[in-house]
Amino acid sequence: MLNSAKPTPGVISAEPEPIKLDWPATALLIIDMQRDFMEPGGFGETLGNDVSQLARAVNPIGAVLKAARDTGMLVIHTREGHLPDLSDAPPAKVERGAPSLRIGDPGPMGRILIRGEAGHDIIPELYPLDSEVVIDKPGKGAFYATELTDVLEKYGIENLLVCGVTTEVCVNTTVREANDRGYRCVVISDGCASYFPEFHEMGLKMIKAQGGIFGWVADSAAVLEAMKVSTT
Ligand code: TIU
Repeated sequence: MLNSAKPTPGVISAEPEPIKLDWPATALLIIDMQRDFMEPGGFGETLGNDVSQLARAVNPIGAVLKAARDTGMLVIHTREGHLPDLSDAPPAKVERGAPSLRIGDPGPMGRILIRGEAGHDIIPELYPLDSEVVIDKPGKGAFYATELTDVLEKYGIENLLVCGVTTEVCVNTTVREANDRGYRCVVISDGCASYFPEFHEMGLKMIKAQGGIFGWVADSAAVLEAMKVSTT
């Protein structure tokens, strides 16, 4: 746990300070745990990244996902990707840099970052249940050009447990979007990962600095501990 003090039942030992959440108003938001980012041959690797850096987030997310399912918490998965005709992919995104394959090009897991392709799907270990919400997003943030706001309002959600990949890109963008919309975000530190470990560390620091300028940060053990006693 991040804090050495014994946790108060139902309170997440988070930084910069402990936080108690109203559990029925809390959802688990899992960002982009897709093969395109996690496995060789996908979008992440085309950008020149070592995708093995992200594997460490899978088990902590799996543990919180199991607890969320056991307690009936709303679970939302997101996927970054584009329509097959690329009509939702800005040229500024498609054309930038010198990737080994561009968005839409055929790769070993199908067309890179295209909805419906094998690479776009969520990894088997964290695969959504039919009852869970899956949000397809064209951008880094989960609110931009998606129905996420409607889903959160429909379920009366005020707080988000946020995890996924990558820490400084889609997780941070989404947390910033959520914070501006009034949601309390608790980011699960070991449930996030980056291709750049130093960006992971700084990405978490940016969230919890200045009294929690974007939100709170807690590890999965602290979240699980609080969920155990707080969901009744
Ligand atoms: N490249 C990178 O670090 N991330 C992304 O492009 N998308 C997400 O973070 N999901």
